[in-house]
Order: sequence, then C-alpha cells, then structure tokens
Amino acid sequence: GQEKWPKGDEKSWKAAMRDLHTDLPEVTRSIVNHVQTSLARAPYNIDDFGAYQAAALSVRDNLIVNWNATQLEYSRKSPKRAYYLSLEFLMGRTLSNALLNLGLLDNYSSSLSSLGFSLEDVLVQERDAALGNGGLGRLAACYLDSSATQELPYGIFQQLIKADDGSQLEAPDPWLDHQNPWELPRLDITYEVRFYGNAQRWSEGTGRATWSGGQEVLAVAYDVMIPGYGTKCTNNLRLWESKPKRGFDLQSFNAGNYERAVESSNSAAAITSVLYPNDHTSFGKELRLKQQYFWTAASLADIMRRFKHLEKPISEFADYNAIQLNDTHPTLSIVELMRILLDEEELTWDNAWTIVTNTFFFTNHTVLPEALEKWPVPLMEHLLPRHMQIIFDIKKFPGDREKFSRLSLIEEGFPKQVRMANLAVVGSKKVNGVAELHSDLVKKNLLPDFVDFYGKSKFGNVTNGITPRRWLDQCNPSLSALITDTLKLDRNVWLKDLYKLEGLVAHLDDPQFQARWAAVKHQNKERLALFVERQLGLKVNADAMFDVQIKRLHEYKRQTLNILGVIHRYLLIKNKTPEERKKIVKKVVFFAGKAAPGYYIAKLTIRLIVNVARVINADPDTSQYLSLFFLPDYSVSLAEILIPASDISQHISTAGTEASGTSNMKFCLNGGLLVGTVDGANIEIAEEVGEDNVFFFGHLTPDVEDLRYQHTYHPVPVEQKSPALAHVLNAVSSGIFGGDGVYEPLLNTIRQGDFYILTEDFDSYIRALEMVDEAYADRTEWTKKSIRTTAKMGKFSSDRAIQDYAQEYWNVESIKL
Ligand code: GPK
Repeated sequence: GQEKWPKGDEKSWKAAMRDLHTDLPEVTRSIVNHVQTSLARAPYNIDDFGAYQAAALSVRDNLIVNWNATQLEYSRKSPKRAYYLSLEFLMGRTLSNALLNLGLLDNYSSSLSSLGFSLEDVLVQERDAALGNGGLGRLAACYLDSSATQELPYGIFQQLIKADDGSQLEAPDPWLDHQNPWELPRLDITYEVRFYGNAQRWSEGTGRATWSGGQEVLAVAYDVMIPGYGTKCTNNLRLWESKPKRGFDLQSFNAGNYERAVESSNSAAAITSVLYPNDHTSFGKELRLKQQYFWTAASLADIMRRFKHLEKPISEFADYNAIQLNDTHPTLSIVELMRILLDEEELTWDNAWTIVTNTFFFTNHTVLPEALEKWPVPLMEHLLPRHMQIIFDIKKFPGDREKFSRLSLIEEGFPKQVRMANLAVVGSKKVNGVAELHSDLVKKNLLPDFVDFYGKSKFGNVTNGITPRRWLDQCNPSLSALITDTLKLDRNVWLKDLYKLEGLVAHLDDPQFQARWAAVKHQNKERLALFVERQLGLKVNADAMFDVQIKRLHEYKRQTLNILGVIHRYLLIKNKTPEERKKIVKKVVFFAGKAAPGYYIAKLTIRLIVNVARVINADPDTSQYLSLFFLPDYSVSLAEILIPASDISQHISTAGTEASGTSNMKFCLNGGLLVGTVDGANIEIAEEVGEDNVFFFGHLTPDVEDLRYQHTYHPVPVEQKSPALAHVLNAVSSGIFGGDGVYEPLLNTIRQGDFYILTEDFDSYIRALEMVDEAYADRTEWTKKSIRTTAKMGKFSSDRAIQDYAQEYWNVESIKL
C-alpha cells in the first residue's frame, strides 16, 4: 500500500472524525479513533500497516471486554482450573482469528473498505507470532482455541535461501519490531525467580531446606487474550519476560566499572530473549535449563497466588488445579511445587507428594531418543541446588524400593544425568501419548518398567486434534461456505461439532456438488500459484496435481525419500519420447520447512531440494510435466495458503517414529489426500476415511527394528535391494544437480546404516505414487475421495481432544458466561 500512501477515502475519514453523532458504524469510528489517538497519526494518512494496527487495537477493545468478564466469572465461581504449561506456542496471526471468533468479520471488512482498505490486504500486514518450532508448539495453539471455545522474546528464526548455493541462512525473527497489540503487559504482576545460591537442609528427616543467595531475576507477565468461537469466553495465555531485579549494580557503576554494572542486567534479560530453534533434540545448554525453570517457576508462583485467594486449605490444591505438561520441557514445575509445599508451606513430604501427584499430567510427544531430555547433575546442582536435593529425595521414595529403583530418575555415567521423562512420569497422575500407535509404543518400548510398577491405568492416549476454525473456515473460506450451503446448517453449528461434516456423504454423487467442490480446490491452487509468482517470480501450473510436504526438516520425516522420488520421476520423464510424455500426469511438488541451524544433514537436504528444483524447472523436456518448489520461511501463515491447495500431501516418516503428525489432519480436512506410512495419526485417519482413500506404503513398525539389525550385521548394497534407488543416488553423485560432491554425506546416510530404512521403502513408495497418478486420472472419482475424506474428519477436531483431556484427565467443567 506504500505507493498509494496516504491512502483512504477522504470523505469517509472526515465524516468519521467529525464527531460521535455521525451515523457511521461504530466499528468505523473506533478504527478512526485509534488512528488519531493510539497511533497518533494524522487522519487518512496511513498505509495498510497503519490500518492493520488501528483495526487490531479496535478489535482488542472488544476482546478486553469479554476477557474481563470471563476472568471475573472465574474468580466469582472458583472452578477447578486447567493450566497448559508449554515452552512453545506457535500462534500465527491473530487478527483474522479474533474477528472470526468474535463474529465481527463482516463488520470490519465493510468498515475498512469504507475507509479505502481491503480486509485481505490489511490482514497480511500482521507478522506471525512464531513462539514455537513445529507440531508441538502448534498443537498448544490449537488447544488454546478449543479451550476457550468450550478457557518477548524473539520467535523462531527467519529462513532465507542463499542465492548462490541454495543453502539455508538464518536471520533473526523481526516479529517484535513493532509493538504487538495482542499482548497486554502486566507490569504489576511480577515474581522473583532465584538461580544458583545455597540450599541448606533443616534438621534431618523433615525433608525441608532453605534456599538463598545466588541471582534473583524478575518475571513480568504479558497476557494474550484467547477468544473462544461463538462464545464470550475469552481465556488467557500468560507469557513471561525476564527482567533484572535491580536495574544495574550501582556500586560497580560508581567504581567506574560500567561493563560489570550492566552485566547482571544483561544476563537477566537474556533468559527469555531467544527460542531455541531445535526440534526433537536436547542439548544440555545452561541457558535452556534457565528458561525452563524461569517459565515454570513464574507460572507456579502465579498459580499458587491465585489459589491462596480462594482461602482454601492447601490440602485441597489438586481439587482446584490441574497442570498439563507439554512434553518434558516444563517438568521442573513438579519439583518446584514440591519445594513450595515443603519449604514454604511446611507440609510433610507425604502430604506434599500426594498433592503434586494429583495435580500434574504429562504428555509425551516422541519416542526418538535424541529428544528425551536429560540434565547433567552437576549443572542442576549449580543452577538449582534445592531442586537437585528434592530429586534425590524423590529417588529414595516410596514403599517398594527395589522395584522403584528400576525407574531410575538418574542415569549413571560421567556426568550423571537427570532423566526428565522419568521424573515427569513419577510426578504425574496420568501420562499420555498423542495417537493410538504412539501411546502403545510409549507403554511397550519407552516406559515398560513404569507400566509394570504403576499398572496400565496410569497410561492413556489422547489423539491430537486441530482447530477447524483456523484450519478450515479461516484458511479456506470458499470450502467453508460450500459446506455450510450443502449441509444447510449454520457454520457455527458444524464448526463446533465437526462430526456434522458426515452430512456431506449424502451429496457425494451429486454432480453439481462435485463440480463446486473441484472448483474450490482449483481456486485455492490458483491462489497458491499467485502467491508463488509474487514471492519467487516463478510460474506455477494450477492445472497440474499439487503434491505438498511441509514440516520441520528431520531425517525421520524423510524429506530425502520425497526428493529422491522426485528425481526418479524426472529421470523417467526425461527418458520418454515426446509422444509417451503426453500420458504423464502433470505434477507440481512443493516443499517447505526449517532445519535446525546445527543440523547438518537436514540443511544438506534443503540444499539438494533447491538445486534439483533449479535444474528440473529449467529443463524444457520435462518442465511442463514436473516442477518443484522449495518455499522459504515456512510459517503458520504459509501453511494456511498451502494446505487448502493440495491434492496430495506426504506424511512418510519411518514407521513408528512420527508420534502423531497434525498437518496430515489439516490436509484431509481441506479435501487433500494422503500418501503416507502406517504411522502416527495416519492410521486413525485411514480408519475414519477408509483405507481406499489413503495411499499407504512401506514397512510396518514391528519390522523396522529387524531391518536395522540386518543393515548393521548383514549389509546388502543398495544396488541389490533397490536398483531404482541406486540409479537415483548415482545420478545425484554424478553431479547433474551440481554441488561438486557436497551431497555425498547425505547420500551416505542411505548407503551406510540407512537408519531410517529408505532403501527398504523406496520401491513401495514409488508404487504408491503411481497409484496416486492412476487415481488422479479419474477426476470424478478423485473428487469423491476428496469429499469423503473431509466428511470423515470429525474426530480430529481439537475440541474433541480438549474434551478428552478435560473429562478423563483434568476433571474440569465448562463455565457458562
Ligand atoms: C514432538 F518431541 C517432539 C518435539 O520436540 N517437537 C515436536 O513438534 C511433535 N513434536 C511430533 O513430532 C508430532 O508427531 C506430533 O504431532 C506433535 O509433536 C504434537 O503432538
């Protein structure tokens, strides 16, 4: 909008400004008012970004009213509260979601257009709040939406692709370059958080101690309002920023040592200044442990303060509070609550432990060993001496010592390490995985000793879910409208009860409905094509099949299998005569995703994808049949464009490694079909939509271990196992995609060891893709598959998942406002 600046319709602005007794809509007046007062800008002298800021502030006024009413009602009724403790919240944009949930989309759209702006252009001004890495962080955001519908950091780095060699570059996330209208600083709500110092035990046998000295840091609250859909209920996401307790050390300053004076304040502020960009790994860095304790200690102090206001006996703590741990990252809160109950409330060990183990619930999100957090005992003793004492005391507990010792919280070695997953299990009332298969693997492979000790009933499953508000209505408004029209139901009925989508099955054979369904998909493909053309300056054929894989780069997710499959297809097409080529199903392949900055193989995979794209998109023999795009800087907002446009998407992890996956649900909800392994939630999706609507391939979970064993002890060359794959690997080695040998380390992960069994799965993967081609050739049948898939996705609403947690775990009930 910069070029048309100042922008806007002067007459409307002037009318709105004149005074309050104009008959302009309230929304218009509110926007104009914010331009003049909050933004202190001259009338109609704003660009799209200014219009976004003013609209956001105006919507925020509405949110605040509901949010206050909700919090007041909670105080009045003192219900049991559930807390979702997470180090990640991958929120994306807020304005459009707030407008939808408040039911104000149409009002703001028309007010903005009366002022000379388009809602669509204004919405895209907002930067994503990317306080998370991937699935785990996005799940937390979906659960916030669902809780409300029924309760400062920098974000993830920005990904750039280097023009010369196609590799990933990381840049700081500019998210907070401007003030963020969605978070309310609560400078009055602060807690002191201690690090280091000494823990002095009281007399023997009390289990108590005094922790003093060290460094104290202030935690300052920032609140983000989370509106429910079709309700006034507006819950709170409370974030914490670290601040130095004292501005700086005056003594050092007076002594002329300025560096020293600001040192402590710098280190205090550093705690919440970065999001660790690693996904599925634990590095043992002191700052990360500091973050984990800082966030959980502040949250617990806050929970305790709120509980104290109720003036109930401390023994009833667990009747008023349930705390869900999003993976092991906030596990120290278990130890922190013990510390508070023992040292501050002066409870006995047994009474404190009873409260703790009735308060906490633990969700595991992966069985990959590299993701299981362990903290060196010496580091813990140094940073959190009191907590380390308590962990040692938990270890001595309880009756059946010999059996309990197998559940070791401490791993032997140099140094000894605290196993956070074990601590989380011992300190929680219930433990769950995130899909049926994963929850079984948690019981059988990850924690069998704990299942022995506690019995099966402590271990459950809550299959993940996604919010249909963002992941259907907002990202795919045309499909949402078609569904509403077809079901003859108000959209706020089916958006709140997603099983209602089954009503679409009755229209499966209606040719008119099929045509409208296909037209919506095509329109979304055009929208993506336009986006790619604007962003990358490249043309995309929206009539081709769109094949999408978008997720964090990780060997277990096997983006490598996908790109090798693309190369295989390219080589096949290249070898065909022009006449033969006419029969080929045209296809466009999209990738997006970030690699952790230190993950060498994952970064090499990106580089290979980018360079393969450069070669095949420029090849006149093949480019009209196959093209390939790596879209940089994957984000929630980019997902909202890609997902509605897919015909097929890839969820191809080595069986048994992807705990659930949640984008698989998003694609299917938008009528895209899956190519996948028999893993995670793919299995449950197939159960719902029917196996003939999912393209499964590959070995099953129980085979994987054997195959790895054979690889190690009876290795067979790739040439023998899969000549097709060997041919592809050789093509890359030969240098046709450039790189001068740089890809060898990536190729060698397959030639030697092949931990993720690409060799064993390659041929059946290629067959699955051929089946996709065949099915896609019959477009009417394909559309019917697409409709049936969407129709059967009711189970995967995060509303269902949150109800599971509320009933089976937290024992909390909804509050009617
Ligand atoms: C699991 F352990 C982790 C992790 O560190 N990060 C992350 O995003 C994901 N996850 C799983 O990989 C997905 O299968 C799952 O759907 C998601 O968590 C939410 O449960």
